[in-house]
Amino acid sequence: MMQSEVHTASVRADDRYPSRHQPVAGISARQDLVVHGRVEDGPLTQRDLLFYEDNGYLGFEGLLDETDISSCLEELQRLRQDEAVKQAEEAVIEPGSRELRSIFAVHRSSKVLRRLCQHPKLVAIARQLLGGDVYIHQSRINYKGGFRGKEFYWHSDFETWHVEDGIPAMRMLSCSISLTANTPHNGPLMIIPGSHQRYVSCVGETPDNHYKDSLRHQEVGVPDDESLARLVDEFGIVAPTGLAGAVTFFECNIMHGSNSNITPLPRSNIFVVYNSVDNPPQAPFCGLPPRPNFIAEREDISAVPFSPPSASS
Ligand code: 6CS
Ligand code: FE
Repeated sequence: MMQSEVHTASVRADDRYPSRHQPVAGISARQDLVVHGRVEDGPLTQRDLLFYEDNGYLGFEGLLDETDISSCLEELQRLRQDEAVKQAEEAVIEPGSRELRSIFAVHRSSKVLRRLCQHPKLVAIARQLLGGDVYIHQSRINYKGGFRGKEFYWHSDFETWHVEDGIPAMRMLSCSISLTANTPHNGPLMIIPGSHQRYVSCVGETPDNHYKDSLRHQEVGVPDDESLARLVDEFGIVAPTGLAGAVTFFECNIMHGSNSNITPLPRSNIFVVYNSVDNPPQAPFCGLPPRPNFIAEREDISAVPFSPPSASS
C-alpha cells in the first residue's frame, strides 16, 4: 500500500478530525459550531457571544469575589505542602526539578475546589456557550511557580481530547481561573485568537501512556512550525492578563500555550474543562486504551448541578 493509503486506512469512519495519521501536517476548517447556545440561555450578551465566536476566548476581570479566591489559594498551598499529594498519580512534577507542575482532578480531591469548579457563575457561562447541560471532563491546578515554572508548548487541547480521549466534537471549553496575578512577565496564557476556526492535524504517532510525558513536556500532538507560523501570521497572538479572580474562558480547539516563568511571581491557575453531556467520550481515535479517569472523565458524566445565580449574586 502507498504510504498515504496506509495512514488513511487507519482513520476510523467516525473520525471527523483525524490527526497523527499522515506523515505531513495539515490545516482544515472547523466543522462544529463555536457558540452552541443563545443569548437568552445565560448571562453573556450578544456582544460577548460574537466576540467568543470570532476570537475563541472571553476574559472577565473580578468575576469571582475575594472569598472564592482566598479559600482556593489556601487550598492550593495546602495541597502543595502535602508530600502525599506529590506522590499521587494526579500530581505532575516539572521536567528537570522536583517542583510541582500540576495536580489533576482537583474537583474530585478537594471540596473547596469542587465548589469553585461548580460555581454557578462559571457553569452558567459554560452552559450558554455549550448549549445545555455540562459535565467536568478535566480539572487541574497549574502551579507555574516562580523561577522554575516551565512552559506549556503551543497546542490545541481538542486535538488531544479527540485523539487520546475520544471526544467526538468541538463542544468543550476551558475556564482558567487566576489564583495569583497573571502578568505579562510570569508566563500568562498566550492565545492565537481565531485559530479555533482551523483544525491543525499533527504528525507523529501517539506513544503508549503518552500522558506520562505530554503533561510534563508535550512533543506529540503539537503543531508543526509551518502551521503555527501560518496561524500567527493570520491571527496574531494575545495574552490575557489579570489579577487573582480574573477568569478566561477559551474554546477547546484554540491554539494556545504559555512561556516559562523566571520571575519570582507564581502564575497559579485552576483550569476546569467543561464538555457538553451530548458530546460524551467514545473510544480514543488513536486506537489506544483510554487515558486514566483523573485526566479524562468517562466514569461519571452526569451534568454539573446548576441553578441559575440569583440576579444579586
Ligand atoms: O492532555 C491534556 O489533557 C492536557 N494537556 C495540555 C497541554 N493542555 C490541556 C490538558 O491539561
Ligand atoms: Fe492546554
